[in-house]
Amino acid sequence: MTTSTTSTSPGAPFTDLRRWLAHLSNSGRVAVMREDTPLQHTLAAIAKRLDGRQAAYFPKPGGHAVPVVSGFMSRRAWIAEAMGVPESELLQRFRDAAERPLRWQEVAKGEAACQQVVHRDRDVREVLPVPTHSEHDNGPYITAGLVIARNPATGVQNVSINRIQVHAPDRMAILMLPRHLWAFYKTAEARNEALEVAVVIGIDPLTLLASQAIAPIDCDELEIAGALHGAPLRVTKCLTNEVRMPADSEIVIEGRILPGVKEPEGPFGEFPKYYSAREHREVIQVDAITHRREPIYHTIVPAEMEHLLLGSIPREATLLAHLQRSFPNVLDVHLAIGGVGRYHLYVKIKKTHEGQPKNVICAAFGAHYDIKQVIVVDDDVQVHEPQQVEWAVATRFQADRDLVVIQGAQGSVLDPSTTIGQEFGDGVAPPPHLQGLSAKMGLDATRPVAYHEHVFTKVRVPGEDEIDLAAVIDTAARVDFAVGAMR
Ligand SMILES: Cc1cc2nc3c(=O)[nH]c(=O)nc-3n(C[C@H](O)[C@H](O)[C@H](O)COP(=O)(O)O)c2cc1C
Ligand SMILES: [Mn+2]
Repeated sequence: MTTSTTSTSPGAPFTDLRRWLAHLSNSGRVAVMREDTPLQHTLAAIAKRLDGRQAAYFPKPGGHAVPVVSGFMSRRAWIAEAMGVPESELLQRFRDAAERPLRWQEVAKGEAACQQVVHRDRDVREVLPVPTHSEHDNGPYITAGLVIARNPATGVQNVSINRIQVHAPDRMAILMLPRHLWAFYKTAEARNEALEVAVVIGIDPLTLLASQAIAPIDCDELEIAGALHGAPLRVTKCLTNEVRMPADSEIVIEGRILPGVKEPEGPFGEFPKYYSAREHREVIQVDAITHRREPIYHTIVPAEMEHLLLGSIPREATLLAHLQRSFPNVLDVHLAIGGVGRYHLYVKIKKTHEGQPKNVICAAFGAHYDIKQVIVVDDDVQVHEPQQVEWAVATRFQADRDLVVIQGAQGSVLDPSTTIGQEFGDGVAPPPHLQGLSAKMGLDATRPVAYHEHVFTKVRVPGEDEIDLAAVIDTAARVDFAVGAMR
């Protein structure tokens, strides 16, 4: 494998996992481990050490025939590259795809690579190399499974990633936060029916990203994947149910989320880098496992860059669209990685009126309940650079004048600070309607629209951005500093 500079030149989108992995590998961005990496902790530890630098590929992990890959979407620049756009156009491209989805195309069964091998009545952990990630996790978890289901009322499909605990040969517990999959399940459960699902593991980078779109409930995220690909996604029907899933997937677990059944799930180390407590959760009954010949299994190490970016980029795209509807002078947004890609939003505006940043702050709180802190900055601040944002706060913000605090709003249930002061007894979680109660904080770190002379002019040196260092540095010259003369 050669080490070369990361290519960021725009091109055609990558529509295939194996082609994307080959591309990363050819540019020195895949580290291949020795065989036999233990599936418990060691695999995740290695992937975590390489996070954001190289994808990790594990042949025969724990002696298992199926290899594991992790971290192939762990940089913002790589995600833009997979889309075939410069990084500056990443949000716009995602937004275009979300606004103009492309209907999928069903292919004949024989053409579905993901059904080349079929298993029934097999232990999931024997067929698949499911790793155990964090110290206190309750065992092996599927962390990169796209859960595809059909709306029982309309038949329209939905895609999301959900953590899935594999705790029995053919039963898995799933966390469904109250979004679309949850709504489908509740509809099915009210009829005392199971909800049919496909859990897809090992899929191209853009379909993975599309699964995280904040779209209306009647939008099938596989159609956003098609729009990102620039061609309809090839899908096929599961063998044991009606769900359509990508025909070129590596691995598919077919099953049903059972009505009225809950089993203990967790603890599990989540994206805020804390554990979710053990609770009773819904259960998937596994009906079949299908895969390609020699499939690749994908695992996402929780809370690492792949996890944070997959969630944050589609959210940024939606938040930017939402804010620009009311404020055309909003230029860019960023969900800071220090805020786990979910809680802290930086907004760049070309401010036209005093007070306007506070309106932007309020609009951002309304856009997603996860947002806990908003910092609004001017157009001379780069929102993707936390140091620049901190500089704006340090020099343009006064707490008595520029701070907005809202008490007791809805926040993220995975933020452990939201549960303080809600003691319900040892090991007893607060009821769902009391979870995630959170304050919101907004900081207006913009300068006044009008100011005297250069009070708020950022210092710059003429030419600092344009100087061509290669043209001005004399690499052959040597100075004898002891004498102070050129030699
Ligand atoms: C790696 C990863 C793991 C996730 N795990 C869960 C989960 O366990 N439960 C959940 O409800 N959402 C989880 N999410 C978030 C959902 O997949 C995401 O919000 C999705 O857009 C929801 O889809 P929907 O709006 O169609 O319901 C996860 C996201 C990622 C990237
Ligand atoms: Mn959805």
